[in-house]
Amino acid sequence: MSVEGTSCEGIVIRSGSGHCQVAVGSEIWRCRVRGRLRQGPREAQTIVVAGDRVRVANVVGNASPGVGGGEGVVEEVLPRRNRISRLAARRSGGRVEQVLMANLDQLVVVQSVRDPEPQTGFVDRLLAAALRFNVRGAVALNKIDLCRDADDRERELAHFGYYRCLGHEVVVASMATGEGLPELGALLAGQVTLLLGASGVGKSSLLNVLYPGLGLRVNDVSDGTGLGRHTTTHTELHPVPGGGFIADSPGLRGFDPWDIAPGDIRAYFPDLETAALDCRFRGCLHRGERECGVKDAVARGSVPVWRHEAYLGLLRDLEERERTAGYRK
Ligand SMILES: Nc1nc2c(ncn2[C@@H]2O[C@H](COP(=O)(O)OP(=O)(O)O)[C@@H](O)[C@H]2O)c(=O)[nH]1
Ligand SMILES: [Mg+2]
Ligand SMILES: [Zn+2]
Repeated sequence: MSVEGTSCEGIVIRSGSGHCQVAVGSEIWRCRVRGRLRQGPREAQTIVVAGDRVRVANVVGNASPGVGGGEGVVEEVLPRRNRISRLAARRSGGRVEQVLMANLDQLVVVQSVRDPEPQTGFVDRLLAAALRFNVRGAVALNKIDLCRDADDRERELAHFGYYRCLGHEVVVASMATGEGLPELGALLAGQVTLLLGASGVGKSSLLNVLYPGLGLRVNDVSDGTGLGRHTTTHTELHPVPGGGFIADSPGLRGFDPWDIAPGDIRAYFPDLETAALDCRFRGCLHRGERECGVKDAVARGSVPVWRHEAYLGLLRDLEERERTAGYRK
């Protein structure tokens, strides 16, 4: 595949500053990014990201047997089908887009029943971001073995079951008991998937039991805060046996969606959109306006209170962000 003078197409499986690893066929190439691509307004963490399809040229006479490929140069990043991005605050104060991954088939948001506890609104804003960027969203609830009793379990299943009504696949799993692993395996098979969730929810553990060859590092939740420490530092794609890629990612403490205006979030909460047909005002933001269909739906119980609160939380955050000086798209 490494023919002198030609270039080939590959998939970026890992990207760092100025360098990346590209899967070209069955080889892994270590590549530099052509200087020309690094110029201009785009930030380094946005130019070449995991999942990008790129054209790479081989650097002749530089095969590095350790990686099983060679060295190359990324000459071109092919247009992205979609992406998952968040707002990254820079030390310099400016605000920029951070693309976590490009060209995904699906985003799977991972939560754990506890250790750490689910963060209110986290799944909701990630699914909203997925919808915004045309990515299919699914949910995995891990550590179901840590439910205190049958009632606790019932509550968790009911809560997460709501996402099924919204059309998302929901997998309830436990690395400890093996529950749900076949379903998770089926969800990932043949797909290009990004796993996102807080540190310590069990992303790497789940992947290790599903794909024993991966050997991902697993955190100990041992720092006393109930939050695991970060051990995965980059989004990294791993080939899934039988086709597809799975990306394990560093734990996210929060998620500030990129490029959603406060007034537009409504479009990414489809259940609220339906209820909003009954709002008196077309521009109703469902936070106390008169004759609000969403408020009525919450009172009736057809939209859960927590779902409305997740929406309001995101709305508040995005409005706060708009007020902050220096925010630019
Ligand atoms: N009880 C229980 N513990 C789990 C489960 N899955 C993972 N863990 C533990 O949770 C901790 C964090 O797991 P890790 O895979 O590193 O989480 P990540 O940060 O999301 O990749 C480790 O100590 C795992 O052993 C599970 O299903 N049940
Ligand atoms: Mg991990
Ligand atoms: Zn309303």
